[in-house]
Amino acid sequence: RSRRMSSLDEVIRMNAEETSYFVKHPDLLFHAAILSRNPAMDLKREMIMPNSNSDDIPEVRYKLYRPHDHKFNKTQKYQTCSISELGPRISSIESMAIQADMVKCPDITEPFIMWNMLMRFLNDEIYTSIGDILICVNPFKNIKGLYDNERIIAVKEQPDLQDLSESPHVYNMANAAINGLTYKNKTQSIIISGESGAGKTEQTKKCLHFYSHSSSVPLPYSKPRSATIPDSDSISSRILSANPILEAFGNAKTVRNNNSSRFGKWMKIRFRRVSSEEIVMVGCHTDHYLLEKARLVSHSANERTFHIFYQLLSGGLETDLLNKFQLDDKSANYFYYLSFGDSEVDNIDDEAELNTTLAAFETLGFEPEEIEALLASLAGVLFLGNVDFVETDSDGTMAMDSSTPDLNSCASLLGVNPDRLDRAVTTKERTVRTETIISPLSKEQSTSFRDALAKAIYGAIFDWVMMKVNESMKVPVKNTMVPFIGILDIFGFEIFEENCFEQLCINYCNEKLQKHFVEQIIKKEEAMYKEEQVTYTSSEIVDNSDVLELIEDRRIGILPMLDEECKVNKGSDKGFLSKVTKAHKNNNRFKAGAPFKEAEFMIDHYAGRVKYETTGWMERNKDELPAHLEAMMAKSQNSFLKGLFAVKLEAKEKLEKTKLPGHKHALVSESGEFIKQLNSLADALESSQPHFIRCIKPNSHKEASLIEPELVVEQLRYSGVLEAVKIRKQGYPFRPKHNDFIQRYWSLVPNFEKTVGDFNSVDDDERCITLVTLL
Ligand code: AD9
Ligand code: MG
Repeated sequence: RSRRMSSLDEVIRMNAEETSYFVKHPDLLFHAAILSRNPAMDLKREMIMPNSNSDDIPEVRYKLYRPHDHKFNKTQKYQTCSISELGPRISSIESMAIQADMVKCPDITEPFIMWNMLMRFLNDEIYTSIGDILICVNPFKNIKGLYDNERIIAVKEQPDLQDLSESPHVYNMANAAINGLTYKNKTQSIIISGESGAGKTEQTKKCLHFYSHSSSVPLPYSKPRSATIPDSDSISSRILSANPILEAFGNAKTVRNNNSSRFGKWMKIRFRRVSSEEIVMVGCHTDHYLLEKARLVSHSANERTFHIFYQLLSGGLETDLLNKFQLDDKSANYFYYLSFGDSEVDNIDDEAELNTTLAAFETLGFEPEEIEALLASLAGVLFLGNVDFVETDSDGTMAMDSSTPDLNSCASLLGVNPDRLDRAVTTKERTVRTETIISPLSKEQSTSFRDALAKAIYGAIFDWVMMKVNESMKVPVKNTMVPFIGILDIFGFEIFEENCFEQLCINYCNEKLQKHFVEQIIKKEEAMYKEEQVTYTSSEIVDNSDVLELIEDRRIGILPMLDEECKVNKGSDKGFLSKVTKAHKNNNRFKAGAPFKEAEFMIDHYAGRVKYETTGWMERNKDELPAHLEAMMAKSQNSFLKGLFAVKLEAKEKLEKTKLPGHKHALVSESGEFIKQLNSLADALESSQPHFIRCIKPNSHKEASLIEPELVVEQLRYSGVLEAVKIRKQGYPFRPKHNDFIQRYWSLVPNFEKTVGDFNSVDDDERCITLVTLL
């Protein structure tokens, strides 16, 4: 992993020799000591030898196991670290109690924070808080009772359980958001972040589970609900059913996560006010960001494309449908688009998932004909991937290979004439005035047209599914509507062996969120301390504004420069990289040229260094389907697909009519759209009351009960968690506004008004002091 070298890495790399390593770096020694002292754990030390022809020194790595969980035969090469070697600092640890809220830790040094969190984790307490920030370490296993409905009831009914810092849990956080909405009438946001596989989507699901189930839990002492309240059970089941559909179409197995979200989502849950103390859930709208369509036409070994394709081929579909879709005797290996990597994944039962997806379609009110047309179109996409091209003439003219029956299957499922499809994919059509000029394409170009068509069809299907899901939970805007609770679940920070355009967009999005976290938690906090004259030591968190500028600056940002290159007549990926390199040659967050390969550059992100490979970026950014292919699909005999493409074409033609003569319309690019979307998301987050969940990935093997301390400490550092603990500890964690405090608690004091006098005559500070003394 080419992460930025943390000091911990440095220690590990520099000092393969145990003794010098311990003497020089007491903090690391402390980590090791703490970890290995716990009888429930086993610290393993691994020495990784460099290649025989390399100058690198050996690397030492530590891994933490619970002995009863792990298979010893797997780790025989590790040697247990001896406790006697572990230095004098150890004794102090015994007097320290483990804290649910890290702000209460007596020692806020990095090793102690880490120890505190890990001790909880190994006790199956995966949540820890820092004041009102929730930390969650992915357990990679189901923990009994952790998400029971009884807990939801308990959180709703027992005020003692609602304090996040006393009993950190995602349900408490979800409840805090609902309280914020109920009592302050302010939009709330739950912002979930963490690297790929850290558990963001699981936490999102738990929030939705809470809202769905808590809608049916009456408030303590509340009156019976009136009969006019909308059918919240049906909204609840719809919200829960939306998720399997979105995951089937938008998630896939990657090397980092078997159920990785390949799109970002911002779910706005709508409520209706029933009384001053109660709101009920009435609907939900999801905005989605940047589906990684490129995964459809190629992906790495050990990965898969979107789950829905494997569900389709899992054998769970009725035989007559399989016959109709011409899939009866086909498995995933038959299809080129599914042949790059794995077809099966541990812990994912595609057949069972298919049944869940189909049941969810039903719950959300998809019509049976729509479902059939949708699945037929997906099968058409798979067959499209199988058509190859053959040279038909000595001049290099191409045609789709009609020797396989796949061309006909594809054409019939997509509802187009096979000859028309053949011509559309192997030739380029341009209309000049009234004349259509047709020119032949090479094999490579034809393949790229075929893939562009497949991606466009899948993208249109995904948008349609999203639209249907939203429609099924739509709420008419009424006066009684209160602001919403937004839950943000994006694709986590990613570093792969090879990183492309999509990874840059994903990592850019994570940079944006990191900036929001730093501003809300650290910068605002520091500003408040200054204003309130609380003495504090300023934070050491790295400001990532420079990385954001490097990526999004209108003039010289990497993504806007890519857009510019796409507009230039002879623009190329090479030209783009050379212009970016020139513009940022003195930027220490950017590097290109040796030792990187010709088409590569590197960005020093907040979460590590990532090397990007720029081949094909222009094409990916333009994401354009040639007009004649679009027109062909808009006339498809498959009325479902025809509808999807006709709408797009209509919108385009409308736009074309508004164009001034001689003017080109601005390029609508993937990155341009994404920057716009992210900026508007940032505005929405800015004006909401934030609730942060920071997910931590305990190991890179997706294994239960395995901790790789260096991986964890690295995430705590770069995510700003450690700085957040430090800064929060310096101030006062509970801090409502005086007036809010009075509004919330005055009713607890009998005759409050009489005691304090006229509401308007005494200022808030004084009334607050009186209230606190009387409470
Ligand atoms: V990505 O950025 O979309 O690639 P996420 O969303 O952060 O990533 P996800 O929620 O999908 O990660 O979690 C990865 C896997 O970890 C899940 O599929 C579960 O198998 C496992 N997981 C995560 N959280 C929990 C949990 N609270 N309990 C049990 C969990 N298992
Ligand atoms: Mg996810």
